[in-house]
Amino acid sequence: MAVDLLLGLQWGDEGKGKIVDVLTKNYDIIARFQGGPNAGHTLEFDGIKHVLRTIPSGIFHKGSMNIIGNGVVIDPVVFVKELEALDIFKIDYKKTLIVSRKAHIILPTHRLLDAASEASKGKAKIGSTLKGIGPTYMDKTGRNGMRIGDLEMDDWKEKYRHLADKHEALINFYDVDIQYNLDELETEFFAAVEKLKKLTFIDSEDYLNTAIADGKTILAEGAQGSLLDIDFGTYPFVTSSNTTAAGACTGLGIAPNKIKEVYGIFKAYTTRVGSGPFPTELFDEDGERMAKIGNEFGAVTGRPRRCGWLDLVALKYAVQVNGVTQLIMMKADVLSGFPEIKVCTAYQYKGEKITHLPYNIEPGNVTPLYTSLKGWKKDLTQMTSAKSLPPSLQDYIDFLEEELQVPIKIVSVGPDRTQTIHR
Ligand code: 2SA
Ligand code: MG
Repeated sequence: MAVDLLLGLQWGDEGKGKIVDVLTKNYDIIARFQGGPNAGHTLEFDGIKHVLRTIPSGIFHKGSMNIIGNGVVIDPVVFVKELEALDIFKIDYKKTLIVSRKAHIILPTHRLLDAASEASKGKAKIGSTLKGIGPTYMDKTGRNGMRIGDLEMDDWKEKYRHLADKHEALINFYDVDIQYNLDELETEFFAAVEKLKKLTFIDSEDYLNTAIADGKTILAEGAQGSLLDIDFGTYPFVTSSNTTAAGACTGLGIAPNKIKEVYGIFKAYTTRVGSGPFPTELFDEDGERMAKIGNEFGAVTGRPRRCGWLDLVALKYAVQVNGVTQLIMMKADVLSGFPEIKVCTAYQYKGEKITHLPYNIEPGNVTPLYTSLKGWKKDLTQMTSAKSLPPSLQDYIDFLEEELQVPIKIVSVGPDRTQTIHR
């Protein structure tokens, strides 16, 4: 068995990019299996911050192969910008980055459709990153999409035209005010496609299964978080792919019995960007403090993230749905200085105390019930060993491990590669 998974257990932005980067040295191949440029995986080392969108986070390690799986949606325009950012650092990706022929392509009109759909929803909008993710996956499941492999066919531009024309009709149907110049967008798109075509396109399921048979080790890198999963997240305020463990099987063509470790990554508190329910959200000074110290702004859109205490009801659900075998706790350093740390251990729901995530967690439906733990004062950011962690943080970790019944193997105490404590 050679495949391990790394997944976000909350609403995204748990710090997956950093951890994949830390773990990459253990793997021959890093593979993205879902999502697209709505992701923003931040990696920090040698004093430089890199943000990856579609490209797997192993790209900075010499010797690891990076695969963009069939479950991913690719915007050539964003993708080429990502490549250009790598060029600046002389990262030679030509041999280490390969793309599945079955991955779907985000057209400029998919982005426009995303904007039109959101505008038409008014206050009920999803809070999409507007990268065209939803409309592209709709075309995939609607069996209308364009795939990377199509770019190798002679008639791909006709296929493109047919789909883009249909999208334009749909945009008009929405009857919202969206300003755009399609000619300009298409010029940019076609130029980007030509650059994208310089990369190697493969039948990634065959590549990966052959690699497994050859004894290679693979890390599947999730994007967004489990509570944004199209099936198990807070629907409809979710993204349009399966962000949970099963998504790695469909998004890479790997069988479930090939998966070994499932690393579940969570923040020591909770954040959410975009709309949708968030039971433990704080609207007070504590929430503001988390946002400020944690620098809680979207890596892609710069949007401020909503902050709140850790929600163990939701976290247990994510651990269950994903079959998490090892936990990784991020941003423990941000909680330093809070005199008391709260953890939601149950919800008040229809006059009852419940410990599972119900169908509807809209405000008013559930009230979080908290357990209080003692805070710690010490700055953690320079700490390098588990032994040096303050006793109150140790108690917090013990409490979470007891509740979740899964060991917390890594505690991250800052954004840099080096600020990572293994337990
Ligand atoms: P979309 O763009 O249509 O998939 O958005 C649907 C919902 O999913 C949420 N979503 C995210 N939430 C957190 N982080 C994400 N990625 C970027 C990052 C976000 C950013 O990693 O920093 O820069 O703002 C991400 N992508 C999608 C989104 O907020 C909607 O609620
Ligand atoms: Mg992010």
